[in-house]
Amino acid sequence: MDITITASELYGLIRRKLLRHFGRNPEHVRLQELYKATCMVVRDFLAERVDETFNEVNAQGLKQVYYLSMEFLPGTSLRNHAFNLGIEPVLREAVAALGRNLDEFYEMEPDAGLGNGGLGRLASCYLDALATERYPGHGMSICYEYGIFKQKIVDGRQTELPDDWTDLGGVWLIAKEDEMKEVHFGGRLKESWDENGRLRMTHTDYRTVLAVPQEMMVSGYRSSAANSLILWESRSPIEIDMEKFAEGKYLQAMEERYKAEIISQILYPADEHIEGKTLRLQQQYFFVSASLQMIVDKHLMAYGSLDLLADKIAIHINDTHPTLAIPELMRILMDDHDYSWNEADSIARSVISYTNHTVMPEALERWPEALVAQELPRIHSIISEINNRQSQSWLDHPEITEEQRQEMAIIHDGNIRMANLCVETAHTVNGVSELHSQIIKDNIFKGFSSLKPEKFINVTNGIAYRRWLNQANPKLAELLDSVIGPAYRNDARRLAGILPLKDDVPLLARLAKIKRENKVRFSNNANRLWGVQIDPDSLFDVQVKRIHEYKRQLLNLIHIIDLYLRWQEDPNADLPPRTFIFAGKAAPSYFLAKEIIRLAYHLGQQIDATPKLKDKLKVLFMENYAVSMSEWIMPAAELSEQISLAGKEASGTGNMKLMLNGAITIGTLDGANVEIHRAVGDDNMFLFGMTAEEVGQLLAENNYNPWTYVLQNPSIARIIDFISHKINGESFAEILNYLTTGFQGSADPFCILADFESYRKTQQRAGQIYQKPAEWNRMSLINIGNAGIFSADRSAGEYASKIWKMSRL
Ligand code: 26Q
Repeated sequence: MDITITASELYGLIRRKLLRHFGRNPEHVRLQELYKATCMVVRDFLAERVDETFNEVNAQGLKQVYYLSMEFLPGTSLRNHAFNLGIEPVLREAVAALGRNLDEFYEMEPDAGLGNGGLGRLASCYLDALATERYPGHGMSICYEYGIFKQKIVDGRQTELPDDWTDLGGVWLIAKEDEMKEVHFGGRLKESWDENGRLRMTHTDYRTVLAVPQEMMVSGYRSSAANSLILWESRSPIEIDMEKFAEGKYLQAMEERYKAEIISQILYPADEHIEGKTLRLQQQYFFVSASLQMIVDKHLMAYGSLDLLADKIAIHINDTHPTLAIPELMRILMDDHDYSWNEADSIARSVISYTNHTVMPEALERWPEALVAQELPRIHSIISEINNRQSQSWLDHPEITEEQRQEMAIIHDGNIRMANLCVETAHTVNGVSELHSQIIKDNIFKGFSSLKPEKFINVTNGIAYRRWLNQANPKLAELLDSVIGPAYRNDARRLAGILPLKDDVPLLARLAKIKRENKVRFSNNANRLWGVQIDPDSLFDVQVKRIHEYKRQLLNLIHIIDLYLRWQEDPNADLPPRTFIFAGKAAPSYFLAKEIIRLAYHLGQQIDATPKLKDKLKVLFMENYAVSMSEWIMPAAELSEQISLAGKEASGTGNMKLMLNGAITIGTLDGANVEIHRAVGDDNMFLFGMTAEEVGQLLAENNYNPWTYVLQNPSIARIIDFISHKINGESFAEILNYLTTGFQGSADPFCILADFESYRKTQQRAGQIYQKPAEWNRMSLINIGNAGIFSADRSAGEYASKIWKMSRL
């Protein structure tokens, strides 16, 4: 449902907002105020839809889902809302009448970067899809004052700067002060028996932190429904301790306040790696407790009791980070609403579901029991009771082995294993791609899945495809609109409508022209930002994602070294000119990831300084990758690097965005690449490397010895030799060591050299096909036409029907 409004009416609304809110008229106004007033007018439309949706949900008594996630990555909002509400053309006109260009506003908006990468962006894609498909569902997270750090590359080194996004980005937030909650930390537990002979727990001497909800509204594509994302901000109940101040203890006078405020101050910038810091635990409990209180309060207001809770709400846990929602829900039911253990347990088991996003052991969360007992004594007592009852329940199952019992235990070796708590309690557990869902059943949750196989399902990830197609690549969208009609905008599977035209020569030429225009736009942006020159006729080979060993940016880099050496040997080699584009952040404490960035940078510099190669080969490391940057990279990409060691990438979602924009995947059979491969077939994807099964065998037999490959393969030997010398005057001893003997004593766990030859040959084939544009463009079209299954609308629909059992508005 579009908003029906004319440009002049919109113009009037913006003028009025400027005057009433900022006390200004458009003739004397700062650009930022004009921008904010425009956003606030768009926000007003959404507020009405959110309110209508809320009333309708209550009137119909519909079930709602609450999607709990430590991370959301909405990126920018103005263009998205304008597009979803169908007001972009009139808004453009209204802004022009105010003497400005809407694109200027788009560029001004900072990303809301409240997440690290895939997991956070997925959460935002699902909110978009839920609103589009008219499901009532809300996100809940933390209102980080500083989002993911801004990355600057200084002489090849990543440096981190704080991301202060709330000044301009804050226009999308509405504080709901009256819905503030209290969250309690520390203190002591007292047991007592009440008059009914029931054991009661009283929590005393705790520290209170206040939680204020900031609401960010979520629109859906031409949808009458709008949902919300609740972001909790922490505040202190005490402003200054006047007594301490009077004693001259000025810092201590502020201490309590800072301890509370710091909770929502900053996003932890590590992904796929646990940092067991107390503050992180406080963040988790803070947002989970405030969220659960809000969920329960809202339900009570609508229904008068909690007896229907399990019919009317679903709570989803996005990875283990919000696991404390389980004991917190039980605490609220038992301690605040007099439910018995069995009742609370059964409600929790029917409302909670959990998605796993990783299989890597170092990313499986565990918290020291002693820390939880100290910070969250009541939560600790509930978790230990769940753990006790879990071991009791095994008495009925003699078939499970002692080893499996150990593996499934929630509390083990003084640690609380969050994933086991989730799997024990959740009614449904899902992985994020077919392969990943299989791996979690067969490996990390094997014991659980043999006991309750029906608990485990798969929901393959999906993306908010209109953002990366219609909004980010308007030319391609226009072409699709004209060739297959606009129905694909609500039903991504209809993208398949272009497949019968895969041999239509004029259409392929139009597709190629659009790609070239997007490459030119990319080159201009890169030139404006960093002063670099890129040849828009070179092959754009793109690897954009967090920097991580398992994602194997190093495999890509050593292949570039191989190309560099080959080309130097034979400058006339028949290879297409290539631009290798890297972007992504490294966790600030992740040494090796930062070394990979440094290598990419200096390799690029050295190539630039090689006269006979600089027109053929270019390596660009783009700083500060973010959602908004991905929106101009994806449309320009031609080759999509998805080269993780098979079995390690849970799904990947960048792979889907690139495919949708016509890039062809070079990848291993890992994560959702498996499903991309099934969709497009062998001929339309560059598959290489070991399968997950082969990797499993190699590692199980402890058979990966990098030196075998160095000795067998002269190309590898040459690359290793190259890295052992200085590159652009810098040495890379740790990387050399990592590839050959391994890092800190153990061989490279991601077996880069084992997949090298297969990767090299496949890259060569990709280069050859690129030189036959007719073939390449046909493959590109086939990828676009088959990208429909990776729509988040489909994924969200599967969650709604298979997991949350809810219906649409
Ligand atoms: C945990 C504890 C302490 C500090 C940080 C963390 C932490 C933070 C973020 C652990 C993991 C993450 C993020 C994980 C992530 O983004 N996983 C990706 O999820 C995507 C969506 O399902 C998948 O497509 C990717 O394959 C997966 O890597």
